[in-house]
Amino acid sequence: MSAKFSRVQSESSSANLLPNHMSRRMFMYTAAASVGALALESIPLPAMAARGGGSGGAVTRYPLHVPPTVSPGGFTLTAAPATVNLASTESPSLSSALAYNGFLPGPTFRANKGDSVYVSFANGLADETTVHWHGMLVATAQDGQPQDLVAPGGSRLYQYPIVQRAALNWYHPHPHMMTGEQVCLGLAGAFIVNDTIEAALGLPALQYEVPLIVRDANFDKAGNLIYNPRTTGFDGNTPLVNGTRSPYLDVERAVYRFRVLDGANARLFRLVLSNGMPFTLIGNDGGLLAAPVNVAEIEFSPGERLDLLVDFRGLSGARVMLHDANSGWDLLEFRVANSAQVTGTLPTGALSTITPLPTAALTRYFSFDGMSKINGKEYDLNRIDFTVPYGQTERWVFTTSGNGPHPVHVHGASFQVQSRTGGRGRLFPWESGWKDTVLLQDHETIDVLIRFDQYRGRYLIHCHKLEHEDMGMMANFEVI
Ligand SMILES: [Cu+2]
Repeated sequence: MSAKFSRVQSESSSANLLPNHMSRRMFMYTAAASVGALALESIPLPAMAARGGGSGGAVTRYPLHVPPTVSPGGFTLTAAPATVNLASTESPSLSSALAYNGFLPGPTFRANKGDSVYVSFANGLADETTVHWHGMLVATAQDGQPQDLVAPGGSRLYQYPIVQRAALNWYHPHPHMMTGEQVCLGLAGAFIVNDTIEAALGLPALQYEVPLIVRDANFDKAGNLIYNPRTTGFDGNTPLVNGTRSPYLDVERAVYRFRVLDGANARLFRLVLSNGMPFTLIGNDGGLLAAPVNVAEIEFSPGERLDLLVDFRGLSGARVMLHDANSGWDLLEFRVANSAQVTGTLPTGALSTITPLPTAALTRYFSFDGMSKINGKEYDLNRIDFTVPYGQTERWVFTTSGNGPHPVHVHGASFQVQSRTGGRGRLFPWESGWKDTVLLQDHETIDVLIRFDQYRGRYLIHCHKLEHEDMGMMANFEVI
């Protein structure tokens, strides 16, 4: 089995500078067959010489890319093959990629609660795609689900009102069995929603608010991004932050707000600062927490977001590394100026009101089985697995028979995490408030409260390890 799978992998990696139906279909078929045939073990990685970000002074660093910020209220978004520069103008590192409007990551949408999204989308890819607005509360027809494919050369309008609180959300493709490939080759972007409650806090803004999309990547010998998936999840040997290799960011002596997304296909990151300073955590997937909390280390999984303040005011001239304690990678170097301190403070009081959901009317159980099933079933585009009454609070319980981590993501509503038993056995500060993705590890049971009170219609629950999702660890349900 592993020989067969390896062969498919190498075919895939030599063939897929651009999407390739054959390599993908072969991967899917073989992966599914493997899952059925064997105890579900991780297939060991080949030895990787490169350590990506490196850890010494010899690494050449490039200025962090920050994608352009655009309004979604009348914007044309195009997904197409592009050549992107993952380093600097002076010292380019060019890669073929799939990009939104030529950018990797795509443009950052920013809008206020109450605004309308009116995005005209054009598919310049060789494959079908969709645009899913991860974390945004939208009607089924606007959710970019696998049923609503945009054909190659085709286009459509995504149109919806922004009805939710301030948060960092994001957009990415969601076509069944092709999400992993399209995201890995570059298709993802941030979507920041602001509101008046957040604005009243006077949090760092403009150049002091920086989105950070953190992911891993693999390259061929020519330096082009490749997608060489494994059943255990795509495993890249090089970190990218905002599509930048070995980035640095010049910062003033100020408080900065970092809007962080784990945009990897499968990798968990454990963020720490090299000087031991804590992050001030103020928000997550669903926006601001009730109150800030200082944390020295944060582990998060694909699809999860973090809203972090970092105080550089007392660090004149210092260099501070954002480090991933899981891989040992240096993700981003902050170079603090010697200039005068900028006014600004860390918030200490209440940030927002999180109203607890009421007692659940019923409990549903979801077992994330193998690498491709929920409750023993693989995803079927045409099957609705259960219905949920509109406006009813429910208790959803996530368990797994193994092969974690499984980042569990739900469309159509945010949830409130109640408990984690087994495994890590506790909840973490970044799991309070509102979430739409929660990390389920082996031996864990996670309990959440959820209520669909925005739209009726068909939505999805799935593993956000994109290879698990593509293999079928996903289910349709309908809010009625
Ligand atoms: Cu999974």
